[in-house]
Amino acid sequence: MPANLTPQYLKAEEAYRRASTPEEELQCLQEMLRELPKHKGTDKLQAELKAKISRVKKELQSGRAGKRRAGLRIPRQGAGRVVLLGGPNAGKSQFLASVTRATPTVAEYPFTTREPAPGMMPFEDIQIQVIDTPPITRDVLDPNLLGLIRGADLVLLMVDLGSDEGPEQAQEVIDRLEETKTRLARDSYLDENDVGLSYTRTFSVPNKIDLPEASDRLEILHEFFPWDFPEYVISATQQTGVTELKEAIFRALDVVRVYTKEPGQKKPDLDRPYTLRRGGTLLDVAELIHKDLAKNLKGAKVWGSHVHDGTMVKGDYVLHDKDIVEIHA
Ligand SMILES: Nc1nc2c(ncn2[C@@H]2O[C@H](COP(=O)(O)OP(=O)(O)OP(=O)(O)O)[C@@H](O)[C@H]2O)c(=O)[nH]1
Ligand SMILES: [Mg+2]
Repeated sequence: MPANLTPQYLKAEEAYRRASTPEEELQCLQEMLRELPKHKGTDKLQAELKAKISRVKKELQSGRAGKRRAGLRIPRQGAGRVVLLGGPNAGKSQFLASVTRATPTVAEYPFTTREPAPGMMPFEDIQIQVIDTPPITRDVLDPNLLGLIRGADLVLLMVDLGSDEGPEQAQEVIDRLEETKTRLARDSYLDENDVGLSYTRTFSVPNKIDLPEASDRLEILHEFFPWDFPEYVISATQQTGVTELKEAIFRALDVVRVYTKEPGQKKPDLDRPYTLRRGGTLLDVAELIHKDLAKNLKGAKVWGSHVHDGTMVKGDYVLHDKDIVEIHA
């Protein structure tokens, strides 16, 4: 029986996936339970939600929340979250080391990385969170990775072109995840007919193209592994293709940058843009700055590509990349 989930429920689940503290998680779960249509088709889900709620409550009461999950609960930071996945030795940690200031261990033996670890990748004037993970194989999948994948804006599936097994090992990652409710796809979405089934947008990233036999293996990959993820071939050590990949990551996040200007000041603050999903409004920016600002918002003057300089707009104005706003409350 289809669950007929409402848009409000899906919104709460989306927020739950992005929650970075137990308090936030609890709030979202309670919202999900409230919004869940109550009928036979959702009995099981109701029970699951109630169980999760009591688990998080216990966690919060006993003060164990932080400890049990230390290292696993990685707070969201920056304009978006990218999770690196792949088989052993694909070069996940090397990629993190190449594009951020993080210093993970990179080594030629497999299973070097034991726990997810984040870094911040600068792109133009913003920062994007990149998370390195332990490898996934047919036999090994750290269940903590599932939450990270579900909450990611984008997954980079790294393929090892330095080994004949590389393409098959990447296929194993896809297959292993197919056995769970957390899967990889061309686009991110929740399956409305199968509660809990979640797809995360994925790029295929064949790595180590600097090596002599890499192009042959790339041909094999194309011939025998016809995934339909967009592909970006790179060398993490030589940085080949990395600029193109970073640009594609930024485009995939689908965010717009907004700069603020104080009333009376001539120049906007161009150093620290606010970022929000494309389609976001002036009210959303006000909320990012301060809850009270959103409450008292009167409107704003906008400078940007889609308006005449200094046009007065209201809270429902949809922002464009690089808009400058002077907010009045
Ligand atoms: N030639 C070449 N070697 C690379 C490249 N990227 C990574 N390597 C090497 O491949 C090996 C594995 O790299 P890691 O970054 O540790 O791989 P990983 O995917 O993090 O491995 P696990 O943590 O075990 O899953 C190391 O010896 C790296 O130096 C590359 O672009 N070119
Ligand atoms: Mg590693």
